[in-house]
Amino acid sequence: MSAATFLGLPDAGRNADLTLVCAPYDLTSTYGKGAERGPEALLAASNAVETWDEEVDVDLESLRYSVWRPDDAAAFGAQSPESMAAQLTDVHRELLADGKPTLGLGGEHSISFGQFTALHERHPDLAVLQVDAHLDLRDSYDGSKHNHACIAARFADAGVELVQVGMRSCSREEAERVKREQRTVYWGRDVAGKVAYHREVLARLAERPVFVTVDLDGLDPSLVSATGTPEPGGLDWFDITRLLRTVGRHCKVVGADITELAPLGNGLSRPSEFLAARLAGKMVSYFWIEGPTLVSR
Ligand SMILES: [Mn+2]
Repeated sequence: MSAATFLGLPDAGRNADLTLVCAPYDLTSTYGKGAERGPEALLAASNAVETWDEEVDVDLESLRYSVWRPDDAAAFGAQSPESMAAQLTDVHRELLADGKPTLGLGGEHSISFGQFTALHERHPDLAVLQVDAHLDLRDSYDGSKHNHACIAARFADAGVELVQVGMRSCSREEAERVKREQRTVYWGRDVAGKVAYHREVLARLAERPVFVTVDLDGLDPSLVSATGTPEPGGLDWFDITRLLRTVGRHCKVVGADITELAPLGNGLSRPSEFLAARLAGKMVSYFWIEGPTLVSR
């Protein structure tokens, strides 16, 4: 069986407007496992997604897509998070060289560091919008600075503007860090069902190029149960899509990713997988078809 393409569309190879970068990696997660199967499950589900976006009134077929996969998925998944991130930085750096965006597919959340590093090299004024249940602001976890529970600490270390949305779980140290550093955190309980805070998010992101990183556990587990750490009280579909559409309309999104899809197999997590695929399509519509940074053909 040949490997799945995005939306079932032909792989455009070097002519692609957008490359989806698969990161089948799940080494540092500690609770639910299986995120290394996330990228392929998302792509397989995308084959059942309509290319017509009924909300934005655009066709996803108006762009050309390519999928990057590691040559050896098992070896990719077995390496240290540092080496995995370095490999992904090289991949994204090369793909970004001609100014085209990349969409990372995880994989646990530590996969974001490679793409982030490549984007930050290109855009020193980069801002990050993170949708997640977890602050991920621990300096290290389980003895590693590159554990998936530390990804936002790595963004913060880099000194970029970081806006976090949907949070509802953290350690005492992380809570103290938020207060001490007056970090921009929109807790899940404050934003669920709301849109008024979007204006503040846009003000924070301002005119900067934006990396949007989505941990699917930012959504409610009733929508995405197939994720390593499903926290109750998450965003719903319209919470996240309204936020991301607003960001796409007003900001230059230079890269994005979807992480922490951990498929259960045997079709048991089809709704989670389909949601992830649908979200990938929405992000493409919002950021790169409707958004101000139309991908030039
Ligand atoms: Mn998370």
